[in-house]
Amino acid sequence: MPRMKTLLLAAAMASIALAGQALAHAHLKSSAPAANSTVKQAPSVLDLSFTESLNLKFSGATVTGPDKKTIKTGDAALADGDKTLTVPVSDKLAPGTYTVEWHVLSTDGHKTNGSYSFTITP
Ligand SMILES: [Cu+2]
Repeated sequence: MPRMKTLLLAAAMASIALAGQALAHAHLKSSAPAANSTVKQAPSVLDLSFTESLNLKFSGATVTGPDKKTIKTGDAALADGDKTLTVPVSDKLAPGTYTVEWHVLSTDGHKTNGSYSFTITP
């Protein structure tokens, strides 16, 4: 039944195409400081590099410090073909573990979010 085979093939190709679209959402590729890293110097800016271009208006990050206090951050900006979200840190970060919770809207209109931590040593 060649017609049935063609239909099955078309269905398989359609599902692969859909899976490809799902993979096109903005995922966090790398960051500075890196996720789960330990750094000696307190960063003055956080860089979050994504797999897709972002819409700045609907993208951002909040930083929580060792005492669960929200860290003051400046206005986020985009760099690197709008794929990197840069978040200035206003205060000098004390030693401890910090958690970065991010949410982004990629230019394809999909929202993603996540979080990671890094530690500053004394
Ligand atoms: Cu998407």
